[in-house]
Amino acid sequence: MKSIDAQKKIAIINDMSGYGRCSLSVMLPIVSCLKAQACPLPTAILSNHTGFPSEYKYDFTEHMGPYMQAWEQLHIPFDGIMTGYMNYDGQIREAEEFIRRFAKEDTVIFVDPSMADNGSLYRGFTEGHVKEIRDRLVRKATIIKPNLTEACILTGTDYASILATYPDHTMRRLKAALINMVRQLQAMGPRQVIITGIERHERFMNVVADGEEVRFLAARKAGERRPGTGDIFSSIVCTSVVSGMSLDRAVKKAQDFIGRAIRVSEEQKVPVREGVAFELILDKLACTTYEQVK
Ligand code: PXL
Repeated sequence: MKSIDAQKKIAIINDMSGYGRCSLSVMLPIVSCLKAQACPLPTAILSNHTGFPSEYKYDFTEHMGPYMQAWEQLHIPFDGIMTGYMNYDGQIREAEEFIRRFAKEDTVIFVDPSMADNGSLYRGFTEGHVKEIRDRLVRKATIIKPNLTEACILTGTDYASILATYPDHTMRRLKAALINMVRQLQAMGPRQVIITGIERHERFMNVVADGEEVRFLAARKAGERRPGTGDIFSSIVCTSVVSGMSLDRAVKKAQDFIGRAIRVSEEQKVPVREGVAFELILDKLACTTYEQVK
């Protein structure tokens, strides 16, 4: 076995929601299970995610600077940097600063814009937030993972015009519109773009673009949408790519795992707002050895 320094290190900039299975609570075990070292930089501490009737929140933004300053003294060579949900002013700037300080030439910078779904921005999110995400994070990313709504917002595409292509069963117009958005997003900086959550004919489709190549990866719809699945998806894809897997294999692996996790959660009658009971199948994810992922 090679020296432990060969083990990949991934910085995860996200909130810590204590209950409901999202953000750091799910990202840490997934990244660890894939045998990379997960290094969290919290943006906020919450008792639970915002899909419950109430929560306690503690904004961690002002601590992000001194926290990363301390890491800088340690000269940590991050192989991956992930960013996700940000809901306090200044966090996007801190994440941008983190990338500026810690990204090496070959660091995978994975940005989940995490700001909208089902055709509209999340409650409390503004056009100003969109601009900041686009200018400070998307432009610096190597991989971005917007859902369909976020891809539309980032490119100024009318969401309704995408839905208007749905009656065409050949999906020719839908695919052309998606490729058009992918090219616009790539023109902003990231070479790799994944557009998630396109629901068609009881199937879930993800668009995966790696440079010139664009693929449409479909999976059978496993059940109702649940919180935290985007964070699990990002963690699997980012860690797998950092470990040398191709982007489309990584997306297939993530799609597969999330499909199983949703099915097991339905079988176990886990309430939707409590996310997916990924713990029950986590051992299925760890099918590769440390030697293989290196
Ligand atoms: O999974 C995204 C997410 C992250 N963090 C918080 C959330 C959500 C989604 O609702 O509420 C606090």
